[in-house]
Amino acid sequence: MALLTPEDLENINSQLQEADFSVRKVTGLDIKGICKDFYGTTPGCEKVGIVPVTSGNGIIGTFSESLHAIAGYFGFDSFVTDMPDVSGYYEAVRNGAEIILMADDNTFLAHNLKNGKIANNQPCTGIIYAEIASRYLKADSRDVLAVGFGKVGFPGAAHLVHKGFRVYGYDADKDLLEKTTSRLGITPFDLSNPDNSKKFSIIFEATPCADTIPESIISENCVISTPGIPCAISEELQKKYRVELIMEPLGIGTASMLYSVL
Ligand code: NAI
Ligand code: 2YC
Ligand code: MG
Repeated sequence: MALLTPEDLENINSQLQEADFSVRKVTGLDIKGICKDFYGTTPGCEKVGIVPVTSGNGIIGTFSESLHAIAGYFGFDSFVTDMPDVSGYYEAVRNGAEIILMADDNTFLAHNLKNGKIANNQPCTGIIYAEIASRYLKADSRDVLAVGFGKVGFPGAAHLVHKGFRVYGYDADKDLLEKTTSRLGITPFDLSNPDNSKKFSIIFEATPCADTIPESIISENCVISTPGIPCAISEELQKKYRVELIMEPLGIGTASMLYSVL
């Protein structure tokens, strides 16, 4: 499980503002607009209780504070409990939390105590990054490349299939690539084969590796929508092809979770 580091979360507010600017440029809507339109929900005055969790690798220094900043950015009233774990959960409910946000090393959830809805960060992240990519206003075809079919990537790739895109897919795990392409009915596209030089204007990447997108398949002004950490392409390639990069460590996925449980 690839865990966030405090470095990933530095200046979370400016990372979120930059990502929102890119989303608006690519789709014509901001992150709020995409979530509202996709989930058909609008925040009321739901109070969000953020509960630090000490299990496993323990508390990530700025994780809860980052969630507090993210919830505020999207217009939610939120607070971080003083206590962690079970005591923190009790404190959150006693202080009027309607939505609980908390994460251990395997699951980051949003749970709406009023309507019972619950969301998992991994599918919510894959789906919203795929949704943003699918709304690229200047896409030159319905062809998209999806890279990485794990807990985040598979739901995102499935979403692109569901939206009627012609999905080409790659995963470094050959068995998973074979299983996923037959299960989703998508075309395997082996990025490790230099002869594969088809260019894409929409790329969705969800891997824990850097530089997973080779130069041969990048088209001018393409969109690379990637929750994957670290980044899927170098800054040099991003500049050379004027790539529209949608990449942010936590906020877009958290917004997707919150809007999905309203
Ligand atoms: P996972 O381990 O379940 O899946 C990763 C997949 O990528 C695996 O199938 C693996 O075979 C594949 N892969 C690894 N290296 C590759 C390469 N060089 N080329 C092609 N495929 C490769 O991981 P998960 O949970 O799906 O997370 C993926 C990434 O997304 C991680 O970096 C994680 O930290 C990040 N993440 C980001 C969030 C955000 O809001 N930005 C939220 C949640 C996760
Ligand atoms: O500070 C805390 O409460 C920790 N228990 C939080 C652990 C989060 C672990 N998960 C992750 O780092 C990744 C994130 C990208 C979001 C989902 N998983
Ligand atoms: Mg995100």
